[in-house]
Amino acid sequence: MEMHDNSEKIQRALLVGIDTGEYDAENSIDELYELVRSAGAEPVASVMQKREKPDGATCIGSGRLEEIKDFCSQNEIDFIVFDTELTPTQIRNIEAETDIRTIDRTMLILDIFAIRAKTNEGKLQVELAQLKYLMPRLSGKGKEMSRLGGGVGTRGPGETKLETDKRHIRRKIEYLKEELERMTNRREQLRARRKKDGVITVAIVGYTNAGKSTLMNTLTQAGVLSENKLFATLDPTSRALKLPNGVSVMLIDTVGLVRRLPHHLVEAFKSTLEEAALADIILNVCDASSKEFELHLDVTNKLLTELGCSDRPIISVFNKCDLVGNPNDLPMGRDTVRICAKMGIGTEELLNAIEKNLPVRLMRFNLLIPFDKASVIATLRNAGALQSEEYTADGIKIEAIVEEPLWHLVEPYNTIF
Ligand SMILES: Nc1nc2c(ncn2[C@@H]2O[C@H](COP(=O)(O)OP(=O)(O)OP(=O)(O)O)[C@@H](O)[C@H]2O)c(=O)[nH]1
Ligand SMILES: [Mg+2]
Repeated sequence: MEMHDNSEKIQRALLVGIDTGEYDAENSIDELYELVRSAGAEPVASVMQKREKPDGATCIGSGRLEEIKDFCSQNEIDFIVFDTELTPTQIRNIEAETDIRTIDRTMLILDIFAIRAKTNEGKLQVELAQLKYLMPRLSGKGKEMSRLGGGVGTRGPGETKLETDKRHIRRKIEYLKEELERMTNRREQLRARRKKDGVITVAIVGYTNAGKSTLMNTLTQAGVLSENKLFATLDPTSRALKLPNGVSVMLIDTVGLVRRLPHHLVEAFKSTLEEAALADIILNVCDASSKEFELHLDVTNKLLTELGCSDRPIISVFNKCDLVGNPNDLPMGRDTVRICAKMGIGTEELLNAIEKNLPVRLMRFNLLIPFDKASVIATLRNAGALQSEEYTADGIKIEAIVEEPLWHLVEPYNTIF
């Protein structure tokens, strides 16, 4: 089976959820609709069954499975996607019963990650996560193997087809791990250098589709991909941003979070999330027009705490305020700002909030230093604060970004040119 046979026709999906009361199954399946669309397929319908727990053999009850089989053949369904994780045995049983290719929520999310991964590191991470997840789900029997040959849930990064030969997979997994380790080392070196150079980092985190990349674009005109599909961003993208006070920070866009993010994925995207975890300031962006924005903020905050970010300043950013009936009703706290990233409204307040939370208080000064006080310039130069100097008849004109402890030194020469 070739990838191309599948990619030309839009695949039709039937969604299946089971409601055990463990999580909000209705909201979760709504999200699954979005995920299927993000994968470029068409969600045709969904089936929900209330059960105490999933059936060991087929997840859903056998009566329901019979109905699903009929529905699939009458509605030209290409694949079934379960809104939960399926065991290898369950997948095999369901496929045997329905004769329709079946994937689970995790495979679907991995598939979207695969299509969206842009950098080499991102691609390797996705492929590794995919192979690790798929490995036990390959029975080694011819039929299942060929089923895996294409379609949503089994596409590798880029245009590649995922490896389905178990022996090759093992070797590939080893290779991917080594490559990733090398990349992680390089990233760490980069991070260490930034730290040494005193680069201040600001990470944009939040639920998927909150408008993180849009905000990044608005703030930096970076041209980062932004789309109304889940998971538009899979790789950390960094851009320099100059704050109104003259301080430059490194703005980092991150991968969007999702409820019930499978654990394998948190693992796979650790390096991206680590980048956020190590930032000096964190912007927790949410879509304030979503009914669930408070839940989204909570999911993100919880993850940030898990990653050890509790000591870092976190600014809550209510985005898409243009779609909110009454933005004044939003629960505003001390470090909360309301914006509309798309139209660039409220960015001034946001930049102010970032300035207020800078790790070291910095201030831009325009100075006129008399020739006999040149030692002040030497001090500023040693502190790395000097931006420009110009000799004039009246003295030396200096532009400097100065840390708070040195303010008293320069204040006598402060001037406005
Ligand atoms: N109405 C409105 N739409 C917005 C605003 N900001 C972003 N959007 C839209 O929301 C959608 C998602 O925006 P993105 O910037 O891609 O979201 P993201 O958080 O980067 O998403 P992921 O990368 O998937 O995590 C796009 O269609 C944007 O145009 C806003 O302030 N108002
Ligand atoms: Mg994005």
